[in-house]
Amino acid sequence: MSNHKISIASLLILNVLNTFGQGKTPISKPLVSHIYTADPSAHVFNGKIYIYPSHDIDAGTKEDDEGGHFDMKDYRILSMDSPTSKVKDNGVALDIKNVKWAGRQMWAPDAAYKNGTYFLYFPAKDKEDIFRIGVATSKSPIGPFKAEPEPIKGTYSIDPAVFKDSDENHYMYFGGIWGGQLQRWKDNQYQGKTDNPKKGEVARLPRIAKLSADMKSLVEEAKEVKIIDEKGNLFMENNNDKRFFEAAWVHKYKGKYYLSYSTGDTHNICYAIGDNPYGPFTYKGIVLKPVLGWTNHHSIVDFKGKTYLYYHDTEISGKTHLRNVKATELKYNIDGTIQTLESFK
Ligand code: FUB
Repeated sequence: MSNHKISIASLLILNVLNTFGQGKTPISKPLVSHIYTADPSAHVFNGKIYIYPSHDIDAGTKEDDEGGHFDMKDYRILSMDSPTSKVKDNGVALDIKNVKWAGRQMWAPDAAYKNGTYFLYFPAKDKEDIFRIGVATSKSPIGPFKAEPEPIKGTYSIDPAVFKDSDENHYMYFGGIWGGQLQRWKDNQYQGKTDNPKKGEVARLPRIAKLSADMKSLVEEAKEVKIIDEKGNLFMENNNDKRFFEAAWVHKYKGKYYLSYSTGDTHNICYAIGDNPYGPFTYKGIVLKPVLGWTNHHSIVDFKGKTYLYYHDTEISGKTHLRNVKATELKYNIDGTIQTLESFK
C-alpha cells in the first residue's frame, strides 16, 4: 500500500472512530435516515406503534446557550406495525405556521388518545419568546392536527409528557432548565429572564398537573414533582449526574410509577420510583448512559409483553441539533429496578 493510500485509509478509520465515539459502536441503528428526528414519544394506538418526535432541521440559526439552533418548524409522525418492522413517515402533522400563538422552536412533543380524538401536546416559544405548551387535535393518530388558538393556560417551559393512569385520568408532566426556561418560573409565576440554576441551589423540579376531561386544559395549578434520594433529600444543582434537567416521562410497572428524565449537562437518562403520579419519586439509577450528541431524551412503552426504550443520538449527522431516533429493548430486574443500558457496544 502506498503512503497516500495508507493516509486515506487512516483518515477513514479516524472518521469512523470519531463518528462512533472513540471506536465504540452504538447499540442500535437509526429508525429513519431521510429526515432528522429526536425526542421520540412512543405510544401504542390500535395495536401499532406511533412515534411523536421533534423534526430536526438545519434552519441556519446560530448555536447559542439557549438552544436557538434547535429551530424546528413542524412535526412528522412515524409509525410501525411492531418495534422491528418498517418505519413509515406520515408527513407533516402540524406546521408552526398554523399555530396562531407560536413564534419559533417546536420542541419535544407528546400525544394522547381519548374518546375518539388524538391529542398532540407541544412546546414552542410564543411571540414574546417564552416557552408555552399547546395542544392540537385530530381524529387520526398521524394527524393532520388542528392547534387550539392559545397555549394551555397554566403551562410553561418545555417537554410535555402525558401519562394515562389505570383509572383513565391523564396527567401532564413538563419542564426543562437552561434553554427550556424552567428556572424563570416560581410558584407558577413568570419571573423574567434569570440566570441558569447555580451549584448551591436546590435543583429545579418537573411539574405535574391533571388534565381536564376534554384534555385541553389543566384542572389544577401545576405542582412540583419531588425527586428525592434514598434518605429523602432533594438533589442540589451540583448533583448534576442525578438531578432533573428535562425530558420527563412517566410509565407504570407492577403498580409503581416510574419517572425517568434527562440530566442534561451530564447526559444520563435517570429514573426514580413513586407510589402515585404526583410523587415523591425516589431516585433509583440510570436507564441509559450518554449517547452521541449533547441531548438525551427518551420514552418507554410496552408492546406485546416487552418494554422498549425509544431515544435518539446523532449517529447520522454528528451534529448536536440533527438527531435520529432509535429504539432498544429495556429490561427489569426481579426487584423492579431497571437494567442500565450502555449506549455503545
Ligand atoms: O429537541 C429540543 C430539545 O432538546 C428538547 O425539548 C429537549 O428535551 C432536548 O432533547
